[in-house]
Amino acid sequence: QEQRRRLLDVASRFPLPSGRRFSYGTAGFRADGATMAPAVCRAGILAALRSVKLAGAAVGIVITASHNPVGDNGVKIADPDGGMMAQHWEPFADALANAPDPDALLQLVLQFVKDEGIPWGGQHTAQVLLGRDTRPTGEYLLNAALQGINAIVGAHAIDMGILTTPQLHWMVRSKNKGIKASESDYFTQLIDSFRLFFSHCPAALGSHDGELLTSNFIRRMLELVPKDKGGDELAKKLIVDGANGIGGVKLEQIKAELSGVDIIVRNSGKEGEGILNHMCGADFVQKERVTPHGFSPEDVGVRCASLDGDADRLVYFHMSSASDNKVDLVDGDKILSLFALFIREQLDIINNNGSQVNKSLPARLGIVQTAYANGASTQFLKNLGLEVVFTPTGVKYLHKKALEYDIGIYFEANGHGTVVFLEDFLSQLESLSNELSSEAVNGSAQYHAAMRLMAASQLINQAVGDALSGLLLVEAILQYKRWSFQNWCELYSDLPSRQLKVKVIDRSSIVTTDAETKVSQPSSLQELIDKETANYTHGRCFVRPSGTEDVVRVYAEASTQAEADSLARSVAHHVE
Ligand code: 16G
Ligand code: ZN
Repeated sequence: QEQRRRLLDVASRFPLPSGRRFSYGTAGFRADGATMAPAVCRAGILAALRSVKLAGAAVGIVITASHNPVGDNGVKIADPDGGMMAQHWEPFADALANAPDPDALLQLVLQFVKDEGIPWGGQHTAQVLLGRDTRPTGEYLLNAALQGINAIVGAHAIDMGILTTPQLHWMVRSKNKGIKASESDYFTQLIDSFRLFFSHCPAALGSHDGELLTSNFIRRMLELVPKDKGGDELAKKLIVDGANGIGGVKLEQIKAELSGVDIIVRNSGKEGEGILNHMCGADFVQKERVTPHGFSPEDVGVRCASLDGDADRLVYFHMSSASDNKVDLVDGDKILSLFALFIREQLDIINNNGSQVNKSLPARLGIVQTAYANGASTQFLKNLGLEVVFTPTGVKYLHKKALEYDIGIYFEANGHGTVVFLEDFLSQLESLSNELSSEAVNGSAQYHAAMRLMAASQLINQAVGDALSGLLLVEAILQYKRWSFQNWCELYSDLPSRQLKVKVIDRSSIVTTDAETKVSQPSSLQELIDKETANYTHGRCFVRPSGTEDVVRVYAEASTQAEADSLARSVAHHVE
């Protein structure tokens, strides 16, 4: 009775305006922030139910609209493993968000509880961790979420404060693994693993082969680099565009402790520096290919990175000349390629050591991309002999696929991605490192490669793509390889591409298959696309309904920009 009363109560406090519809979409509910309270409150109910269903394991709620304008906001739910909420609950999320009145909402919950076998009315508990980004509607929506959670008897909400999206995912995962899960634990893990990585790099080892170096030592060592060695000085400097969001704020907090890299944060989210995601951030830089607001000709030649508003996307760029604002872009595909190359190298060092000991570490390494991955990146990865597989757009699909490997590396071109390590594989890696460290081969190439891989697995966020941890792994690898931005950029040249949006009456009339690379309905459309594509060298083209906007997207690639543009345009005509 108490339970019913609470649900009816909360639903009447957050009525759904008539005619209003929410859709959980690719990554949660998103809309104008001021109108989101009913959906967020119901997401609170849902998250609490999810925790009840999973025997009280912690579930997460993030209030953010990522790279979207500051007036928007959104909500998404993280499962106990720190990943996205199980997809088979999404239809219920939609139904709940759209329940027209309190009675309808109560009936929906009762039915769902029955269907899903959720313990009800007994002594159950639930735990929900909440995080939000810096948007002005964040606090208001946090309150709506809290009321939703508290409408479930036995549910306990913990407000973790203003966080990046990946921090909250990390906290949920850690909490359920029984690891310390506060923000300072997150920072400590980043800082320590970054330091550990460096201590196993040739530069740090130098003549002190095998010695575990303290950060002080590394700092001292870097200071010994002669000042006139411009290249080395430059190599340490990194300018980060924080999109005026939460990522820049967090980076400011830890940058002093990241010895080995000199980070300057622009668009840091400080009062007066600019508006969230406006003319800045990873989405802006990746789509427009121009420098974000706040950069000047003085930055030409310096390595730069850009985060999105909730810091789950990362791209790198370089201003090539002072006379225009165009950038050389390193997108998610090239970050993926760097990670793949590095991991592949470490595995090779470990396994083809030909050295003192005969210890190996068999590993299934898998690369996961989407149809948006530049064809040149896929070719590059395949040339390395790697297994490359494709999934539909959206982190939830890529992440799930990556978990099928000992080491799975996934990235979307837009900068969402991470590296996931299977627990079993990590235990093997750990015991190998222990063995190697205790034997006479301590200091061997094999030992340091195993330690670098260990450090990378602790540095990179295992729950979800994380711009901060991704950035630190990039920095670590570039320094390990003594690579400039240019070396990285030249791994391969992107094929020219073009993206277009087409407004149609009903985007759901287009159905895709084969990880969105082919249209299955309407059946004639794929034939038309094939016919157009055949007219171009290196031509590739696909269309898909957006999961976040009311449009159909067209992507085309060809050997010149003019051809990519023309292929995209002619296919767009067939879609209209
Ligand atoms: C969401 C997804 C992103 C995807 C994008 C595609 C997450 C966390 N975010 O932002 O991965 O690339 O949608 O948008 O999964 P679209 O369907 O409108 O092209
Ligand atoms: Zn984001």
